[in-house]
Amino acid sequence: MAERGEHTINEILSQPLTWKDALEAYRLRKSSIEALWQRQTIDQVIFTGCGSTHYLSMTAAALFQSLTGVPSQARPASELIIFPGLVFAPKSQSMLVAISRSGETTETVEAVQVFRTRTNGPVIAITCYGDSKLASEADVALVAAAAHEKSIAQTRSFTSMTVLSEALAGHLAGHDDQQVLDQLPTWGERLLRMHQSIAQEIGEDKTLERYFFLGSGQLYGIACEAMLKMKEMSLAYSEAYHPLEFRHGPMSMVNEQTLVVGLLSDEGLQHETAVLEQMQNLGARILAISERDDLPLPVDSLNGIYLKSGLPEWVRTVLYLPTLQLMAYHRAMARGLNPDKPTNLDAVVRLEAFER
Ligand code: F1P
Repeated sequence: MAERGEHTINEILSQPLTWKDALEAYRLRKSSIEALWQRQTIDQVIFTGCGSTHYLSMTAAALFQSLTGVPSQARPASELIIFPGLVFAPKSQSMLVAISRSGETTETVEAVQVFRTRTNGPVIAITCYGDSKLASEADVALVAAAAHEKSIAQTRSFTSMTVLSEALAGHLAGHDDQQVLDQLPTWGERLLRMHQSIAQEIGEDKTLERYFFLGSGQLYGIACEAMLKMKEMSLAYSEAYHPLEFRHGPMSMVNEQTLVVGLLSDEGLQHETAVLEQMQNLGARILAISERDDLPLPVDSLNGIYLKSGLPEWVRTVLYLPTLQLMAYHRAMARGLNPDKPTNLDAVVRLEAFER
C-alpha cells in the first residue's frame, strides 16, 4: 500500500520528465495539426474542459489568442451544452479544443457532440489517454501518455497538457522554435529543486488560513488551478482573482493569517506589485512568482520565487505552477490529510443526465 501522499509527491516531482514526453508527442502530431488548421479559415477557437482542465482551457485560450491573433475563448464544457448560443458566434467558423485528463468526463465529451451538431469545424483533443472517448471523437488527439496519475488531483497531467497547449499555440503562430520549449524540462527540474524548501515552509505554516492566488492574462488559469490544488489536497480556504480585481471587494478578507500569491506577468508587473504591496501593508504574507528578481516591493515579509529563465513569457507560463502544487501537498501533509485522495472527489465525473 502506498504511504500517505506518496503518489502526489512522486507525480509533482516527476513532471519535468513527462513534459519531455509531451513535447515528443506533439512533434509526432505536427503535420496532422497543420493539415487540420489549413482545412478552412478559422475565426474563433473555443477551449473547453471541466475543473482543472477548464482552468487549463483559460490559460490555453489566452496563449492561443495572444500568439496567433485568432479570437479564442475558454468555457466550461457544461456552458457549451446548456448555453451553446452564448458560446458560438453566428456565422463564425470555429475550432474546438477539448481538454480532459481522462478523456472520459461526460460534459467534455458531450460538448464535442454539441459542437459537431452546430458546425463542421475541426476538433482537437488534449488528453492523457489516447484510447479515451474524447480522443476517439476528435480529429486529432494530442496525448500526454506519460503523465497518467494515481492521485485524483491533477498535477503532472495538468502541466503536461499545458505544455501541449503551449506547443500548439506556438506552432500555429509560426514560432517554429521547438528548441525553446525543449528547455522546459530542465527549467522545471531546476525550479522544483531550488524552491522545495520555501514551498514546504509556507505549506507547513499553521498560522496561514486563507490563500489568494492572483494572476492575469494567461496566468489567471494557472492562478485558478493553484487555488483548486489548495482546496482539493488541503481543504484550505483559497480563491483566485485577477490582481487588480482583488482590490474591488475580496481584499476585505485579508488579515495576518493570509497568504497572497502574486503570479506576476511582464506586462502587468508594475500594477500587480502595487496590489501586493497594498496587501503586505494590510498584514498579508506575500509570495511573489516572477521572471525578474528586482521587484519594486519592500523585502519585509516578501517571499520570492524568481524564475530568471530567459524564456519567452508564453513558454514559461507552465513554470509558475509546480512550486504551488508542492505547497498544497505540504499543507495537506502537515494537517494529516492524504493529498492522494481528496475529500468527496473521484478522478472522473460521469453524469447520466448527459450520457447518450
Ligand atoms: C476533470 C476533473 C478534475 C478534478 C476531479 C474531477 O477531469 O474535474 O479537474 O480534479 O478529478 O475531474 P478531466 O476531464 O480532466 O479528466
